[in-house]
Amino acid sequence: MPDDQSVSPSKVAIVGAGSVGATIAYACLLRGVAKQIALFDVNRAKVGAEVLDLNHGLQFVPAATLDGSDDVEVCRGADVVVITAGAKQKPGQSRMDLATANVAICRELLPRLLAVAPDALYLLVTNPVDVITYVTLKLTGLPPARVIGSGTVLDSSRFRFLIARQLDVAVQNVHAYIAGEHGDSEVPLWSSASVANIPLDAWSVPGHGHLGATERAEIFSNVKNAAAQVISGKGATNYAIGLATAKILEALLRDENRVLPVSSLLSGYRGIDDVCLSVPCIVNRSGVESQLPIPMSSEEEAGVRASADTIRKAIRSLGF
Ligand code: 6V0
Repeated sequence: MPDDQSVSPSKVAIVGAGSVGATIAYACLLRGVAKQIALFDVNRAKVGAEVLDLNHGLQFVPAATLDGSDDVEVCRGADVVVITAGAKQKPGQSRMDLATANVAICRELLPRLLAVAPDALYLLVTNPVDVITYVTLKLTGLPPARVIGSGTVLDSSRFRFLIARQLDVAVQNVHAYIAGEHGDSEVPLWSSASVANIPLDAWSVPGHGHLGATERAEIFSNVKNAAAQVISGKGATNYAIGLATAKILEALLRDENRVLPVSSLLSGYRGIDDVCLSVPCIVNRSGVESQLPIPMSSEEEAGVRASADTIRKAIRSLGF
């Protein structure tokens, strides 16, 4: 845990105090991500209760203050606005099924948020996150670097966890990315995945597992179905997205130049234009600073293009 001196003096405003928003606030407090955290939700009783509960733990975390309200004013002056408000998947629903309802929420929310936090970075978590990131960009007119989706940071973390477990190595030593949509068309970048610079294609360490075609297919299927699996058991996913979002916030507020597979607007990236999706990016105080030309096999590249087409189709069907 960072000492109190290393807590960033910044303010983070979290919109939506549901399972995801409240857990992001909790992860931010534990990790000392910001000095001021604000929660905003239309549900006054819910936001009040979450804030009370979190405030009762302030003694045990790096110095910070936490406020909450059903008045958007609580977000005033935020350095980063995190949007988690909106409908979530019910069992059997895809993320894309949420698009119409959540775009309507964005239309209503964004002008009010911009009025109180005009200089903020906007970090989108609400699903379908790539569509919501693009729509936010269009509705706000903000520079693309300042509009960031949590993208496949969570999916890549699930991917790394499963590879680490298969190979019996620490998850921190696995380098592997999921690219494309945070959703059904996402693409595992096996060709660049490695442990200790050993490409997974060449992995052969006695007693440390095997990653043949069957194991890969099973791992990727588990990544894609992870959210559904968690939702069927407890109704929402919250802890891993809470930690993943806190990590993105740290990269932004501490100007870390951290490489993260966030969702951002692609313009001429491998011939892909005018769509938001995830590729590994350098993330710092200015937002998404660069999109990295990670090596891809021709199959992976085709997969990312197809994913871009899927997202673009969804965006167009919403009238953007
Ligand atoms: P939830 O627990 O239902 O919370 C949503 C909250 O939003 C509720 O408290 C609502 O009152 C609030 N809300 C709705 N409309 C507004 C509004 N106009 N202004 C302010 N608050 C509002 O859902 P949960 O927290 O589980 O999920 C939130 C969103 O995150 C959903 O769209 C999920 O699909 C999405 N997730 C995205 C992930 C990612 O990796 N990007 C991961 C997990 C969930």
